[in-house]
Amino acid sequence: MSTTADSTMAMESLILELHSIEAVKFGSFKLKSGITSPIYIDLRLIVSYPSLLLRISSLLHSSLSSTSYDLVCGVPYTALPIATVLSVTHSVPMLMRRKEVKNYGTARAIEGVYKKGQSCLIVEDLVTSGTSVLETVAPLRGEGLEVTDVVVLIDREQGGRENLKENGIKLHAMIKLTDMVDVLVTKKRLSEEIAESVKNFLEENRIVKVVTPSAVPQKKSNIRVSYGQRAELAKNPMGKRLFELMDAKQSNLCLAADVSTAAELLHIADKVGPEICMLKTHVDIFPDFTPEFGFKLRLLAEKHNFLIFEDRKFADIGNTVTMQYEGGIYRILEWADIVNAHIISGPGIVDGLKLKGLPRGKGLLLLAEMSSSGNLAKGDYTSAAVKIAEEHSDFVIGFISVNPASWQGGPGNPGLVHATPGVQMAVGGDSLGQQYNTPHSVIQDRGSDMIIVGRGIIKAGNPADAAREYRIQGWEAYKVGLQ
Ligand code: S5P
Repeated sequence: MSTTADSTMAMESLILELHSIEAVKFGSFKLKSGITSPIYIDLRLIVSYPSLLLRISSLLHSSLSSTSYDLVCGVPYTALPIATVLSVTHSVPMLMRRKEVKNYGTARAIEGVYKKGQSCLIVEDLVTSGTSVLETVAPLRGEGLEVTDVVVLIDREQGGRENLKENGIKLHAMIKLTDMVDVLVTKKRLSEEIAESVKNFLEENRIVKVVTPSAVPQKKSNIRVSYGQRAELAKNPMGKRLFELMDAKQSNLCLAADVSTAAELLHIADKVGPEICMLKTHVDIFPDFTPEFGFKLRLLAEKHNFLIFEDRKFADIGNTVTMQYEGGIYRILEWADIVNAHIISGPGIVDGLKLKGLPRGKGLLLLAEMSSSGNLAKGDYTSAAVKIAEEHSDFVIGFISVNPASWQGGPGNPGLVHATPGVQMAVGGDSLGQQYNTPHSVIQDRGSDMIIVGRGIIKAGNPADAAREYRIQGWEAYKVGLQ
């Protein structure tokens, strides 16, 4: 029998065994995300079947005959036993990624022995969007390891392959979920009707926005000027401070702290503070805002060394914004280091804000582009923002932008910063038009300097850990450009 026929048979028998032990079930299952799925896969129970575990590990290993690697690392927790067996039976040293990083002792995110530049294969049981894989890749890359390949037992085909590719990782999948469904139909374990509903479900719930080559802007140049050097080029003192702080804290992460109350914001700011260079607020969403809020946030900003950016998106004529900036109940000028403005009303808005902000050492970001689908900030509008920024570079510190690498002339003046919202570990979007790109894509491909992350952090089980992952990913992407 040919090797292909051998491997097809091995795969079919594995699929049937996974079905027999109920690692794959069909019915109606409520997923963590709230949606109801007609299929449920639970590979945790393979630890109870030692010979199956051994078979899976050796099949994964043999499916990678043309890929070389020095180390393996399983994505916690389900893939850990698979990675362990693979490591032991094929004598490849293993690393372990801690899910919870201790803040005492060695505080290591990666356990095991390794050298910078070694290659590490990721082992995973099941890939959906690829987010868990990326969460393991980030700290490994953060330690200087090369991570380019992941081997997975089952690919749910819901965007993982595309999202991983976007992050420079090749997915080697042993079983594609649709193939598994086909085998189960052929072997009379599943009706055609259920198979159809599973396939429809997978298609309708793809967590991916496939990025076509034309949508990924190419960098104008591979060489990036360091944040440290750019601090020297910034004309506004707050812009200079921002670059210095990014350099010192090794962070290009801004937290969009869109929580429901001021109390929650102060709590999360204290937890996430060590990881961020900037904290972005929408102060008008807090029912419990008091005049002390700004003072308390400033104390935290000093404790953890981050800047405060009130995302007020001023849009009125110059005279009106001076009052909105300084007055009202929020008194933004008192406590925010940075604010932002649309340029829809023309350069007068910058003059107005500058009148109040410049004497107090503040900085302004201009919205040159937006992340939401169908927005109108493009082309001539973006160019007008660049022109206004250049003319007011004593006060304007940079832009809210999405694709500065695709601008005519690229991201432009290195003394100005680019901050990009719409960032999550996987590309996609929300139901109200937000569009997400990955940290790698934002910093590397799109030529931005800073990732602005909201729900990717605040909705995570542990926001401080999530912030750490985003910081590492953002920083790694920046360092690649420096080399
Ligand atoms: O174009 C924009 C500009 C901004 S400042 N798109 C955005 O999403 N933002 C802000 O970034 C938005 O107001 C929110 O606070 C944050 C994105 O949050 P996330 O939860 O979608 O990451």
